[in-house]
Amino acid sequence: MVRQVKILVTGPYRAGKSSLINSMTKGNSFNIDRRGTTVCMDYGNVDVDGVKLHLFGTPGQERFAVVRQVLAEGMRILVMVVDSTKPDSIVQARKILVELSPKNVPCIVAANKQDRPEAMSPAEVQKIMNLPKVYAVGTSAIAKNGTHELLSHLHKVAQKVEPSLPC
Ligand SMILES: Nc1nc2c(ncn2[C@@H]2O[C@H](COP(=O)(O)OP(=O)(O)OP(=O)(O)O)[C@@H](O)[C@H]2O)c(=O)[nH]1
Ligand SMILES: [Mg+2]
Repeated sequence: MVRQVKILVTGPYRAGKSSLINSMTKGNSFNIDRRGTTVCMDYGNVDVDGVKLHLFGTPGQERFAVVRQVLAEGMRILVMVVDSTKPDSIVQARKILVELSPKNVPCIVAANKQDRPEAMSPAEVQKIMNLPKVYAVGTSAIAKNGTHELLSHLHKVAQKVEPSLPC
């Protein structure tokens, strides 16, 4: 039977969560949005070597904290997407981590917008977030860079976590 794993893709407002899910699923994701900002969720899935990764994207605005809590239910891996060009995005990311307090859930940081010249490196983002043991990968959802590395890391971690029920 195919191994199924629920992944929460969360992070601050306009960090690039929806764009990243879109890129990871090669355009096969949907987004419930209003005027370009997610107001409910994103969803897409991708098969990587026999593992089905179900990507649930959250809204980023602070006022949607409750929606994030609901979508986090049953997550097996958390991907924190940050806008690497904005230090404030990292501050907001920390707040969201506190809010979700993912106990026993592996986290991955996607330092997005690496195509921008002012972007901080994944190592800098990881340092500011004070998450030395967390895997951090640089991505550009627009240039479609880093998504392969992110997917292969997710595949690796997905084999170690408890599988989800079929979604
Ligand atoms: N340069 C650049 N722009 C990006 C990248 N990823 C996303 N964007 C842009 O950033 C803006 C926000 O992208 P979204 O994917 O909607 O971000 P989000 O985190 O889903 O936003 P919310 O759902 O509103 O929190 C859009 O204008 C995107 O085109 C990236 O890797 N590089
Ligand atoms: Mg979005």
